[in-house]
Amino acid sequence: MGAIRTRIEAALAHTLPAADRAPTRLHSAIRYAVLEGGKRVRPLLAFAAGEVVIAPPARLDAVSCALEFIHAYSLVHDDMPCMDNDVLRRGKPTVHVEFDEATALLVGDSLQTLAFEVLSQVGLCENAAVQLDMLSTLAIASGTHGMAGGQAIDLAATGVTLTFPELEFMHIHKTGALIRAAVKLGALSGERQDHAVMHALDQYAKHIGLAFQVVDDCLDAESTTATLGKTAGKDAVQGKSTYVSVLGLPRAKALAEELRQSAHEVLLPLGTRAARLGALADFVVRRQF
Ligand code: GRG
Repeated sequence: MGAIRTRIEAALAHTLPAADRAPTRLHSAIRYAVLEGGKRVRPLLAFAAGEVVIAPPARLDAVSCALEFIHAYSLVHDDMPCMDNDVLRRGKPTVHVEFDEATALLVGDSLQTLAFEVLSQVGLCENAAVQLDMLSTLAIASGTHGMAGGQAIDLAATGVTLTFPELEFMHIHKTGALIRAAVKLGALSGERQDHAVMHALDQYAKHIGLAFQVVDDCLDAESTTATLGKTAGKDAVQGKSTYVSVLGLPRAKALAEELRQSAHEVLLPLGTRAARLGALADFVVRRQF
């Protein structure tokens, strides 16, 4: 996936405002938030789903930028003192530490609107109805019915012991919704949408969306700050319910593996064109950072 990653990095760097364009401090901070590291899992998922439906790469570039801008904004805001209050992200000082709080807030605001600007550009899709579907998919996944709603549940749950269904409900929104949107946007980037294919891809996305969070919780519990590039062991310190606190580490790992296998199973009818999605399911579950 190296070539696709290189392509994604180039699209991100090209689409973001130049650092020497006014307001320069905000634009430098925006570029710092997006371009300094990151696995690019959501763009890679969009490209891999796009491969199943033979989507044009230029359309996937725009979709990737939109997804990564929303993701980067969520990390910048999540790290702020009013939320998770963290100083380290992707091995570097968080945006409010490197710049300041007001700038971090504006970085998130700007990235969020830039995501929709990129996705609403004239001519991105031949079919305007499909483009509207893309826009509403990203809006719903990012907002109160998705990531932001999940974050609200997470903040309210600090110090509270959640049951397994409550934990799952939170993560389906907080982490899962944007991952599911990434796969759907890739699938919508094809010229035609086949219902059975869309359904299989959505099932796949649900499995890896949850797997992503289960693995994130396991890594937080057993990895180091140096490996993760963000503060390790934070969930326990903050009294957060996680898959590890609710299930224990061995069962959490077994659940991640079950979800990986389920993701592979739903891809079977899609044949070799879904190979990259399979590889991404493996990466999501077996990653070390
Ligand atoms: C502030 C509206 C708002 C939402 C924040 C996503 C999120 C909601 C908070 C991030 C906190 C967190 C650690 C969530 C767990 C899963 C997750 C999204 C991890 C970070 O994503 P990666 O691993 O990050 O894809 P990189 O740095 O690789 O891009």
